[in-house]
Amino acid sequence: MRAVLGLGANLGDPLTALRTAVDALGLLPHTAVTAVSSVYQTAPVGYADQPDFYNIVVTVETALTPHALLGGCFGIEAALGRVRTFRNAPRVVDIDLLLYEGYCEKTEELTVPHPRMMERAFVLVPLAELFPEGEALGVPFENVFSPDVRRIGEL
Ligand code: PH2
Ligand code: MG
Ligand code: MG
Repeated sequence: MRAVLGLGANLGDPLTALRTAVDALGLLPHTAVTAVSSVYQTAPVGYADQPDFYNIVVTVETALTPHALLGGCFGIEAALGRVRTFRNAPRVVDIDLLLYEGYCEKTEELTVPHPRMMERAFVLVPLAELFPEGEALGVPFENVFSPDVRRIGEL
């Protein structure tokens, strides 16, 4: 199955954290990373008093279930030293499951498609790079421009 993940980092060495996280995703069982967007430097959303983020979107091909994939993402976040403090706080790395082929869920543990992805330019801009037709895994999304989301190069 195909899935789309959004990654963000803004503490320590964010580009190294993103690279390590992408490599680790490819090491999850029965999972391959199939595309990686450019890196975008983005203004923090939700809690302003923190450094800019570096955001990317990646696609994976996986035989893991959505919950198993989410568990793998949490494991990678923890291995990279993420400490959860408050909502929208700065973080070493955050890996969000945005979309999973043919799958919808809205529970305490997991909401797919990701509940806030459609209002976040730091997700939609890199997503549009991987899906220029404006539809990802059957889910249409808006092609947005934001001066707060600046492409800085390849990972
Ligand atoms: N993630 C958040 C909250 N705010 N802002 C930016 N620019 N990038 C993020 O990845 C981000 C955020 C919650 O996960
Ligand atoms: Mg997030
Ligand atoms: Mg998250």
